[in-house]
Amino acid sequence: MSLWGQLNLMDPVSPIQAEMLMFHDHAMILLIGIFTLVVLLGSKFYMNKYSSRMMHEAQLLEIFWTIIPALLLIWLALPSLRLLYLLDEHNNDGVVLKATGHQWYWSYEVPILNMNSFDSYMVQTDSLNLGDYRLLEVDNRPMIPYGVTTSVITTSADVIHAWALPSMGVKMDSVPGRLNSMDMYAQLPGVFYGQCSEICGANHSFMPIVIEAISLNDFIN
Ligand SMILES: [Cu+2]
Repeated sequence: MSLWGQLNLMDPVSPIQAEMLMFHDHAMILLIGIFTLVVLLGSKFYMNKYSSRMMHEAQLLEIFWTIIPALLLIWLALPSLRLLYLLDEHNNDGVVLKATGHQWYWSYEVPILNMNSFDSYMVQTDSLNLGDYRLLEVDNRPMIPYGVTTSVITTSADVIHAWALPSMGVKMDSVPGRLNSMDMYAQLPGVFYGQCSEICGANHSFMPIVIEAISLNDFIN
């Protein structure tokens, strides 16, 4: 499900999640660089016996050790802001998936298909089939088309939940009385797993999210 380099993040299936992984790697470059520098300098200071107590007013040095970290912070902030605004982008193709959080299951509506809302409960461990993921399978999976943008709108019928699908870069609070929305775009067909991501009560851990991405033709039929 994941590579060592991704530090247990799920494989991306949407462009936005691929961008997030790139940003993760980008931030890690800076983090590892700073960590290495601090460890090296720290051990060097610890091991030598030189004293710098006679060094005063080192203006040039102060200019550099202020400007260089400032530039590094900008180098970190700009891609982060870009990603933040990309996440807020909406370009909906008309497919909407409405996810309503309940204690403790999700119910879904797909307005474009004109079907009734349905509930999506976790499959209990003793009812799992061979190869199923424990605590992650549900009895009714909502389907979305791949290659098309789907808007997820989410709300809650009781307490705050959060609808999250890591491989598509989606995590959105489900708040009673509010509709929050986020776009997701599956580049590939497949089955994708997520979990409620807001501590919502005793069975918080047992209301997983499963999405099946299928072709647009199959979706319409
Ligand atoms: Cu929940």
